[in-house]
Amino acid sequence: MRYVGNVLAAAVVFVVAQPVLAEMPTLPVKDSYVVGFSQTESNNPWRLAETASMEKMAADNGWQLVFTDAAGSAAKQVADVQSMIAQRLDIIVIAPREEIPLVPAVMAAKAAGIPVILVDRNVDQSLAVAGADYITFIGSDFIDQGSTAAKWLLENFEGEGKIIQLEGTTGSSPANDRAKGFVDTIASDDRFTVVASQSGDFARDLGRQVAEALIQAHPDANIIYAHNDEMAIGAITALEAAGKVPGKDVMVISIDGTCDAMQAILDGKMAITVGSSPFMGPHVAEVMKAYAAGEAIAPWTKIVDQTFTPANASTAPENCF
Ligand code: GYE
Repeated sequence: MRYVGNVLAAAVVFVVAQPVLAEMPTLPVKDSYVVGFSQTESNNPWRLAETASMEKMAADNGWQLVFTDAAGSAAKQVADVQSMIAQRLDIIVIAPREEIPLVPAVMAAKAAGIPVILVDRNVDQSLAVAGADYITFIGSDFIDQGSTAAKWLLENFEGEGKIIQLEGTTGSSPANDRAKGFVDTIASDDRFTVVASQSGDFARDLGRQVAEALIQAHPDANIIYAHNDEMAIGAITALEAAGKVPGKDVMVISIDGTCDAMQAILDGKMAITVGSSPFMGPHVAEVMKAYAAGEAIAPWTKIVDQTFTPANASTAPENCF
């Protein structure tokens, strides 16, 4: 093997001042649009409900939807958007998997004169700005979701809480913000400590595996806070496999509002799920029509969510997914 030697010449990166921001691309008023929808993955009920909502929105309006699935890869998602740009679609709707890697895709669409709407997750606002680089971010307040889950604990958990946190996809806006909202809120009550925190990538089986390892390492943990229901359901399976009773030995709290989570609440295995709506379609159509008509669009089209506990879970099945 050849010895490569010392790397003496460290790369020096100069940050060059950006030119004055170009205008945002416009959207003409048309009867029919070709709308791109770049999805991150299709491995959980939340994503499937979001895709179905986008398909229904396009069908309801008589528009064409060009769908791509990045299969859990930010690099593939960037390539998917590049291909939509090459096809000169009217508008591109992106659910950006991670906050930083998808910024170049947003900026490339803007440079090509194609308007972009971000749904469900946002990009890093220091690198691409809603209202200047893309029309708007349509989605929930993830900091608020994390703090709602934490406030519920503060009010309903008795004694000392040792918390295992199952984080969502590393580098995604909901994982960052659901952690922040939660951790900042429990910091006001010294009964609570996060004893372990690890990503389960928002996926059920990875959530189960990570929970299994963390339960073993921290047998005295009595709360699991999962950033989504899929990982929470995985954690319930892990708890049961470890001979613990979810809802009794360990309180499980989560975010999303899936049908499986509703059932887990009704079964007493989960205490609360803070809703996070995947139904983006109607909001996208509304923003598109308003933008094409020249109306001012708020940089954040905020979705207001519902919280589900044993008190109202039974009424939820119509809203769940
Ligand atoms: O909570 C999760 C999904 O980005 C808000 O992503 C969304 C999250 C949702 O995979 O289940």
